[in-house]
Amino acid sequence: MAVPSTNRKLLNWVAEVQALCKPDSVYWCDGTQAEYDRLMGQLVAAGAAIPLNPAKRPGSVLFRSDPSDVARVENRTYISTRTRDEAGPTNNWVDPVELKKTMSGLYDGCMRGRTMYVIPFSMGPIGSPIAKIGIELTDSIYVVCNMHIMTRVGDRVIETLGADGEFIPCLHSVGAPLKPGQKDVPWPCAPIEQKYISHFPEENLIWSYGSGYGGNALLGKKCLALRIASAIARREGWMAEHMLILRLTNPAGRQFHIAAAFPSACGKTNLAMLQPTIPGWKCECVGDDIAWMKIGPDGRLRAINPEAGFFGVAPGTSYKSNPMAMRTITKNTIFTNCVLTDDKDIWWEDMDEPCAHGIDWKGKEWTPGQKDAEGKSVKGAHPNARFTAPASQCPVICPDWEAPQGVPIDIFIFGGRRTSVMPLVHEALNWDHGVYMGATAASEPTAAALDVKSKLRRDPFAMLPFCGYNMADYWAHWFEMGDKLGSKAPKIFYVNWFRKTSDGRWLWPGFGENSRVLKWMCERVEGKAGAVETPIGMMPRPEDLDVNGLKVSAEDLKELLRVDKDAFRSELPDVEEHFDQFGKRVPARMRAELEVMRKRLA
Ligand code: O2Y
Ligand code: MN
Repeated sequence: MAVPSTNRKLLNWVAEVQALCKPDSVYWCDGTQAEYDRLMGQLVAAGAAIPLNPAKRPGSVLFRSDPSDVARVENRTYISTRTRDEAGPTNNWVDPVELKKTMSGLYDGCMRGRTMYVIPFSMGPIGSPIAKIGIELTDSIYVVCNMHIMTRVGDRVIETLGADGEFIPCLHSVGAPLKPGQKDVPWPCAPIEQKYISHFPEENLIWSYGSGYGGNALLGKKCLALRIASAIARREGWMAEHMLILRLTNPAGRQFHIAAAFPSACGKTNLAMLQPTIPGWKCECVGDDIAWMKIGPDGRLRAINPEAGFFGVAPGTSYKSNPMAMRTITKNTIFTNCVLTDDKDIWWEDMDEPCAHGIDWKGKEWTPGQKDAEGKSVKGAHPNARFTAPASQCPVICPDWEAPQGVPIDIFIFGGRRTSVMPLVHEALNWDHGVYMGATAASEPTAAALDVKSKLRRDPFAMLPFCGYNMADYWAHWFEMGDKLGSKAPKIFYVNWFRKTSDGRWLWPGFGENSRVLKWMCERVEGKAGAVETPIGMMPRPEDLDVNGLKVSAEDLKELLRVDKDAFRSELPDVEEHFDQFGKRVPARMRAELEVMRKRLA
């Protein structure tokens, strides 16, 4: 157990929460391996964690969550600012006084029968000028162990905080107090109507109640590093973005750093760990989900990955789709809601590995192809099953992934999942056009949500669920950052890996072949690659892309690079409607971009 801090504000807050939540004891985490092993041992002894076969997956465990607690709960996530307008129309809002009253009622006595863990953590390398310190108070050991992997936890954080350093208070409870003698369940949590994931950006405060899962409970990630950090970044003049960061090195040894924003389920982790198919190019991963970026002394934008691990979606991850992720999770990994195989390893759908039989994520006997009473096939792993693995285990982790000053960003990429209309790649004509591209980024609804009325889902900058203030003000912040960066601003591109033919065939092979598109971007930065101006931006001609060895026909490539002016024009009313929901707060520069786009498409 770590020596408690001398930070008066921290000690007072811990005492205040202790008095409210009434845990049986309080434990200060020191972040050591011994602490992790001891706490994980307790979960194994209690039957909450299942140790995996040490010969196959050393140091790894499997958890099964409660079936009601399997993902982020966006409809229970709140941005609680003094006025509704500050949060904006795309966030759930409750008045902070009212929300705190409701939640204080829930917190009262909620940790009875449990220990309250004090987790001092740093988002970003400890001592980096871009890093921030958070303190999470939680009654979940699962959360403590995940935070050990996902952030930098322990004594060094307390030392860095010192007697009067600033920290972001993050309060979390699973919302399941224990009566004297009551036996705990493997995954304690509260019913959905009692779950609250609340953010108070005006006082840099996070209160989470009722869920033990992922983004709801590991408060350093979406809550701190995106929702609260985006609000801080706006006030302080930097950027907190839902972006992977990668380094691409060309055969001449020149490095390019790319930050890319894609909505969930667009293969962000795969791109972050890309294996280029073009000879001589190397890709290294700095981060797979979040980028914090500040303008450095040289005027360039410098990015750090605030996290220390990957909390990746397991289903679909395979040696074909992401061999580097597969190698990252061979040891010291926490798996949640995967299949347990008969030889005590894990499995999930589209893993491309054999599995004859196992125990599914609900703890039931399971065989592949199994059908339910209605004849529907039963999945073994939950579609949002996860792995939590240290970033340091990634075979292509960038040697500078923990550089305190960050890496200089050359390129921003936005994208979404579109089977039609949006070409493979286009480049913004200037910064303001790039901000328009980010603000209008869209995906088609997934098959499950597809109906006659369903339209595009706009997910501006992939930040829709993660922006801690009014999205229109966030756009204004992007314009301001562009003004500050001037000629040193990264170039902006938009990609779509997901085009299909009318009969449903993929036009682009994706995965490592995406390196061809990234190569074109890097050569645009160098001023070497050709392009043509189109109404939607600069685009490569087929001859501008490196297609050596690529198995895509000339017709398909032409189609991938075609601009369907009519289709783009027909989407403008939807863009206008998207902007209109923010009313007068939409920056005039954004409206102006829409107008020039209208003219270019006329
Ligand atoms: O389902 C959750 O609790 C986590 S969601 C998530 C996790 C890692 C990276 N990105 C995401 C996301 O939804 O963007
Ligand atoms: Mn994400």
